[in-house]
Amino acid sequence: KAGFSGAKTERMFELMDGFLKNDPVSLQKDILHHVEYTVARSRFSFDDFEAYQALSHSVRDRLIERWHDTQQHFKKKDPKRLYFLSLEFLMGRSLSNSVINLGIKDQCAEALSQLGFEYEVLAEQEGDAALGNGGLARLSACQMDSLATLDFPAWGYGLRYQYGLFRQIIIDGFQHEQPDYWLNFGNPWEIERVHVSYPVKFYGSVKEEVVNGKKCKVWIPGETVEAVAYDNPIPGYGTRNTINLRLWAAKPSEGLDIESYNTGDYINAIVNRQKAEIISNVLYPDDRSYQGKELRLKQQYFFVSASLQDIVRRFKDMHNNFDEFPDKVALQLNDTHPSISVVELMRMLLDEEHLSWKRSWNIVCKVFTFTTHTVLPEALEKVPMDLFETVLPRHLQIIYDINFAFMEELKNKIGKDYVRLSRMSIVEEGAVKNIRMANLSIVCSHTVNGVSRAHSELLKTRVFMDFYELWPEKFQYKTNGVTQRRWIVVSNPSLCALISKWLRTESWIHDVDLLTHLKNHASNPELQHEWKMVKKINKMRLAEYIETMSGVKVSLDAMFDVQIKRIHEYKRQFLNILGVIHRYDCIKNMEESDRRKVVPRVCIIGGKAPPGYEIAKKIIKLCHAVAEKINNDTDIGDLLKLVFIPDYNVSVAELVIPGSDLSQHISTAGHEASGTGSMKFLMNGCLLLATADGSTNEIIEEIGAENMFIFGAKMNEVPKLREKESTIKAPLQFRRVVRMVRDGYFGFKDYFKSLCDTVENGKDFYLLGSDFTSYLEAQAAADRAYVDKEKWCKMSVLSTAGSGRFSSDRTIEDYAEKTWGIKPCKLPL
Ligand code: CJB
Repeated sequence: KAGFSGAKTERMFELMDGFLKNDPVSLQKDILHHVEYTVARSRFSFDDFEAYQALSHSVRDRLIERWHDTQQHFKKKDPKRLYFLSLEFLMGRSLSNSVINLGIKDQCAEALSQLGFEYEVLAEQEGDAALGNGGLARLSACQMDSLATLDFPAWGYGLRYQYGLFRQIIIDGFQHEQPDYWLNFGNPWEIERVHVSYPVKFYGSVKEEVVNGKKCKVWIPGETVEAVAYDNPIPGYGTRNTINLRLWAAKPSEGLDIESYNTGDYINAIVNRQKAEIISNVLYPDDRSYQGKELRLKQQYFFVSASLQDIVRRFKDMHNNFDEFPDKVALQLNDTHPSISVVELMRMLLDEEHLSWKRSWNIVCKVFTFTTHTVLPEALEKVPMDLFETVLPRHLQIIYDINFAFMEELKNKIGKDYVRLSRMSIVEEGAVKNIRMANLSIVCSHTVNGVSRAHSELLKTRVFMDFYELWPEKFQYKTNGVTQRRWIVVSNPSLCALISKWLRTESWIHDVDLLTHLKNHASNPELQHEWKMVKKINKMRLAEYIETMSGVKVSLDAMFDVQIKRIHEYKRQFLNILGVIHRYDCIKNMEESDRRKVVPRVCIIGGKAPPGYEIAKKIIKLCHAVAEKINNDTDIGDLLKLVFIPDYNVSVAELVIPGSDLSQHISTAGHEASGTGSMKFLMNGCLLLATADGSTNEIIEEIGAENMFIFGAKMNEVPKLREKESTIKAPLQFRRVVRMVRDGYFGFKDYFKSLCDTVENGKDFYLLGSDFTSYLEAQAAADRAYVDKEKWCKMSVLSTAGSGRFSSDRTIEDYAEKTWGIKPCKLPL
């Protein structure tokens, strides 16, 4: 190993020869060792949770070995590295994913069973790491898995929040939020690096000084906080490569506040220092509106500053000429959240490395790439200028300079079109001046990516039209994908075994296009029989879970129809509930002979509403109120059930998705940038009922509209429909179901009034009324298809067979080649 030589090295090799072994007996020894010495319980008496802890530490040891070797290898080869900067990562559980990627699940299960424990039970002991809100954050996690599996020299950087996304509890049908103090029972998956820490500065003022005969800006901070690294190894599948997710925690800085200590106010001086930790305390639970909060800006700058100091230090270990920086470093901005990093890198090059403006700008423009995940204007972050000036005074000066140069360049190109100039400016003028973080990111990045083809069209023609006209070559798109390791292999082991059996190989786990060969067997009765069995097993698991969580018993013969995602008006869970009310109303008014033809349904809804989002919370309450009525109506029985799954998170998704027959992705066209939940359902052979929004357009190309249930206005029709909306009467069926809610048929009449107002009286912005008829038609088509079991099963097989394009492996390969310019750097076996 590097750094040692001679007798000392030999002795080390003698003491630790080779890698940890993965046979069940070696694993057992390691588990008992950790029970005794890490968990500090007697190996003769320990419970499931302690066994989980010991198993996790045994697995972690194996990850650390690979991690060391991978980092050593990257250092030796010195390839261009990708640094993925994201304020959110939804990692979920680590044990189940790690044992799959390391290829030691069966050995662990055997080792445990001889010790009297069950692997599945222990895996359930782990809580979720929920350091993110929704799609964007889970995408980061899937992409980390693909980066590791494809051997790319990459690191993730983020924040180690002490409180992850709130836990949702439901009391009387209302959402309540509880803190998720996820570190309470320790976290075996992270390694604290006390020696890897950097000071991060805030507030203060900027002075001008002369250094080596040159005028320089010097930032005198008003507060300094220490960022301490926590490393989370991310193992690849079928490779020894294990990359790093480095999360930063805020700690009080070592620097003494002499003033306070001298006044004798010792206690207060310490309490004030301790306040530094607040920065990494809590994740913001609303993923689309930030309202210029100081703490949010501090979080963003904190993780960006620490990450860039770390990245520059690593670069300087090997290089002394900053012009080589873009050949060695790619910096990916995951949405605008880390976009202050373009300014921070400028500041470091100018003020600390003393490079000229021109040289620094040249470097910055070659390293950053930006991916935007939204089309909603309110999700485009803005920071009030006076806040910026207070928290990051030097950065504001640099932003002015960047903007000045940009505006001059733009004037040369487009002339004095002041309306357009002001639209494109990084600084938004007005009563309150703001910094537009998206504009900043676009100006400073060499590539701007959308997350689906449809999203990219919207970016070019609407959201960032001005920029597209200026720099068409900057704009690309990479349709999102999800990792089949987590979403089939880990979460649906029975389907995984079935696929490997019929394809006669496990290679699809890293070459997912092979799934397409399932098409050849889609009508094979033997495969169909096995396929249905797998679905049944998964439905049984889900039914048990539903009963435990909500007390509702559901029939396995019913179609399980699922909508799980964040609650938002544009995602239209309200449309789904109104559809359920319509179904209920129809059944109630049916003749007995017609009732016998009804396809039984279990409608399942789950998701969290941002704590301050009133209407979203009312949608959750409505779901419960309707469920209460329907589920207790003995006249309805098993024909219809409605259940709300509380506290939706990654591990709940792992249970729900494999057990679903139908899933709904029903956003108003033009609002969902991509959508990734649909891809997970698709991989699990679940049929989609969807609008032609986001990535669904591309799913239709792969699966064929005949194998899905597509409905609703198209993207280009939505603006026109909106214009006409106030003059057109919604269909009778729609008015009837809204009236039922409004009139208090499900109780809480006053409470639901404002919710009903969002879809009536010409205010139906998300077009629930105008899409209602085609929504019901799509639902009826799903019912008809479900009756024909062979046909349904074939559609289900074809869904999985066509899901290959939606693997994050494809997305990441595309990014690596067309955006980041990085190549694999595989650790030799
Ligand atoms: N998205 O989850 C978030 N949070 C945001 O703040 C903005 C967007 C979602 O990102 C996903 C990953 O790209 C998309 O699939 C999804 O459409 C988008 O809403």
